[in-house]
Amino acid sequence: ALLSFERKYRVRGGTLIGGDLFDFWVGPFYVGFFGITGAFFTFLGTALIIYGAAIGPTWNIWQISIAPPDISYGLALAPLKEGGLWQIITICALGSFGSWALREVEICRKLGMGYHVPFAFSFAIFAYATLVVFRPLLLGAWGHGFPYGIFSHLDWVSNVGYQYLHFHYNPAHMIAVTFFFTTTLALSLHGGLILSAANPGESMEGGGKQAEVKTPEYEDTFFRDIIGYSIGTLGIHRLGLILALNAGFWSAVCIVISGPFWNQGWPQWWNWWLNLPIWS
Ligand code: BCL
Ligand code: UQ1
Repeated sequence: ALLSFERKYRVRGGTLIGGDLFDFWVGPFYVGFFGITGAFFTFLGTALIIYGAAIGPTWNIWQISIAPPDISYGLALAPLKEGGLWQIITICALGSFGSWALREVEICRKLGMGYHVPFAFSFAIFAYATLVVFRPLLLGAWGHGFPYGIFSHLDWVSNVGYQYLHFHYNPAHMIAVTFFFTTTLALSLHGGLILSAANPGESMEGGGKQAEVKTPEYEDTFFRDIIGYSIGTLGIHRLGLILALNAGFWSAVCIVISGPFWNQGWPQWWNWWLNLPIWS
C-alpha cells in the first residue's frame, strides 16, 4: 500500500532517458530506465558469479573466487574460463553501479533535490573502477585487477601491499586511512550529539520526569564549552561528506600510483625527505 505521504512525492518526469516509458514504481521502488538496466546487469553479473562458482573447485563461500585473466593476456579478451568471466562480471558491476547512480539522479530530479547522494556514490564507483579498470589499463594487463572472492581479494590486497614492501609508507594511503578514521570520529560525535539532545534523560527537577528534547543551541553550546568552537548543524554534514569523499578519493589515488607511478618499495619513496640538503 502507498504510505500517506508517498502520493505527494510520486511525481511524473525528471527522467534522463526513456521519457514516460519507464517512469513508474514497483511497490516502493522507483524503476526508470536505469532500474531496468540496473536489474539486467545485476542479475547477469550475479548469474555469472554463480556459474563461475559452479565450474570452480569449491562451494565453500569463503573460498569461491573468480580471478582476472593471467597477466600474459595483456589487455585482450580472455576465454570465459580463463578470466573472461571476470571481464564480463566487471562490465556488469560497472553497469550496475552506474545504473544505480543514474537512478539516484532521476529520483533527485523528481524530488527537486540536489545531486549530493549520487555525487557521493560516484566516488565509491571511481575507487572500484580505479582498481579494476584504470590501474590495469595503466599497467597493461587486466590481470592486475583483484579477484572476486572473499578470502581471495584479501590475499590480493596483502600481496599487492607487500609487493611495495610496506604499504603504510604510501603517502596517499596514509591520507586515505586518516580520512577514514576521521570520518568515523565525526560520525560518532554527530550521532552521539544528536541522540544526547533527542534523548536527554530525566529532567533536572528529578522525580522521574523526562526532560524535553533539547534545541540545536544546546548542541552548539556543548561544543563551544568543550573546544571553544561549533561547526554548526549544517556544517557537520558538510564536514562529514567532505571527509568521506576524501577517504574514497585518496584510496583510489594510493592504489593507482602503486605501479604506474612508483614501482619501488614505498619506504624508499621517503628518500626525497632523507636526502633534503638540510641534513643529508
Ligand atoms: Mg590498506 C586499500 C585502509 C593496511 C595494502 N587500504 C585500502 C583502502 C583503505 C585502506 C584506505 C581501502 C578502502 C577503499 O578503497 O575504499 N589499509 C587500510 C588500513 C590499514 C591498512 C586502515 C591498517 O593497517 C589499519 N593496506 C594495509 C597493509 C597493506 C595494505 C599495510 C597490506 C599488507 N591497502 C592495501 C592495498 C590496497 C589498500 C593494496 C588497495 O587497493 C585499497 C585501495 O585503496 O583501493 C582503492 C574505496 C571503496 C570501494 C572500492 C568500494 C566500492 C563499492 C562499490 C562502488 C559498490 C559495491 C556495491 C555492493 C557490491 C552491493 C552490495 C549489496 C548489498 C546487498 C547491500
Ligand atoms: C558541531 O559543532 C555541531 O554543530 C552543532 C554538530 O551538529 C549537530 C555536530 O554534530 C558536531 C559533531 C559538532 C562538532 C564538530 C566540530 C568539527 C567542532
